[in-house]
Amino acid sequence: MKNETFLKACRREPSAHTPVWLMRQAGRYMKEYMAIREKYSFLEMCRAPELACEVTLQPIKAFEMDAAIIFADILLPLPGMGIDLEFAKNEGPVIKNPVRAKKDVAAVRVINPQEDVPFLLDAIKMVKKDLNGKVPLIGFSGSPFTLASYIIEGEGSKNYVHAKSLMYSDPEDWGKLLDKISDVIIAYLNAQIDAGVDCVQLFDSWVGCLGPDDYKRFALPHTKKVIAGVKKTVPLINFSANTGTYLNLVKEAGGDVVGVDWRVRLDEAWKTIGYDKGIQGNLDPVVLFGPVKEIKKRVKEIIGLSGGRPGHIFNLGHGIIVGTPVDSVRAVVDAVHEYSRK
Ligand code: 1CP
Repeated sequence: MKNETFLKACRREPSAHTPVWLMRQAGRYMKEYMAIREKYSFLEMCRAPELACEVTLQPIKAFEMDAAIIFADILLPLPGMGIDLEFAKNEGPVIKNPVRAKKDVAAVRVINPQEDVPFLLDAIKMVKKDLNGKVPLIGFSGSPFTLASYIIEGEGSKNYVHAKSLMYSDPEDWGKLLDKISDVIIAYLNAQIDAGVDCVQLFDSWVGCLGPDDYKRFALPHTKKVIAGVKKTVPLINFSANTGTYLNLVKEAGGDVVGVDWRVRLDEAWKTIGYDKGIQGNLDPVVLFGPVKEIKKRVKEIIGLSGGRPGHIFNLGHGIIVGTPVDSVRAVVDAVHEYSRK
């Protein structure tokens, strides 16, 4: 690997500078992405390895990112589970047969990645070849709670009424469903590792809708099972949003690095997580809509809060937002390198 900064940080080893990559770094804020997206739907792009490969590499070519992330989605395993997935035009995912009743839980299948997502494994192999060791490649999956929230709600949600109703009214079925989802995630991530990714990240984007006691009872055991079941040959990043008040529980799930959002101070978060783990984060993505001077100031502050300790991976606190100026992305990446260079 020519640029080892990211993998070194995953192992909490010192490196030449703080590594940086940005969640959702490939996407609609880039004109190169939109040029392809005009011709194909999002799922068509995911299912064509050449297109997924090209889009994965776009932010690597445009910026000095220290890692690539495979162009895919946390919802790609759903069709193989027997769940009907579509992306409505310019909107989020829509599922026609959400899991609501006992019989739905029983019907959910555990995927076979070679049969159900072969295009993803092919895209990973293609990207690894094209990268030729330039930077590492990250694979990813949703976490059990976040995937369950889509599978039960049938779309993005504000209050998670259906998901929480199942949790509170039928904890046994909730457990059965999350157990199956966890087996899917383990298979999905291990197949990505076998295909060649250098690291994997779990996205628990919506688990922060749970209070600490519900997190501990209904989400943590499943995330813990997933992390225990994923091959230990590559590092694992456990990212969650809106969990700043119970990072003491989040760290119990395991993983080499914990990803945090901007609602916590990085120094306090790291202290809670423990210095025996790395930390990833945590610039507010909306700062990128502000002036470059302010962006640079915020980057410098976060680097300062890491205290020069090895094991910090710079990222946003959540994904890049559509409409983010490309120059702001460049400003973040270059500022991280400038302020952290040894
Ligand atoms: O072009 C388009 O219209 C599609 C937009 C898009 C893109 C670019 C979607 C639909 N997914 C993706 C790619 C994607 N998704 C990546 C690519 C790699 C990268 O560059 O980072 C990743 C890591 C994801 C992960 C993902 N998908 C998450 C977790 C991260 C997060 O932002 O919280 C979630 C929640 C999804 C679901 C999803 N996929 C797409 C949309 C619009 C959504 C969210 C819908 C909602 O609001 O509920």
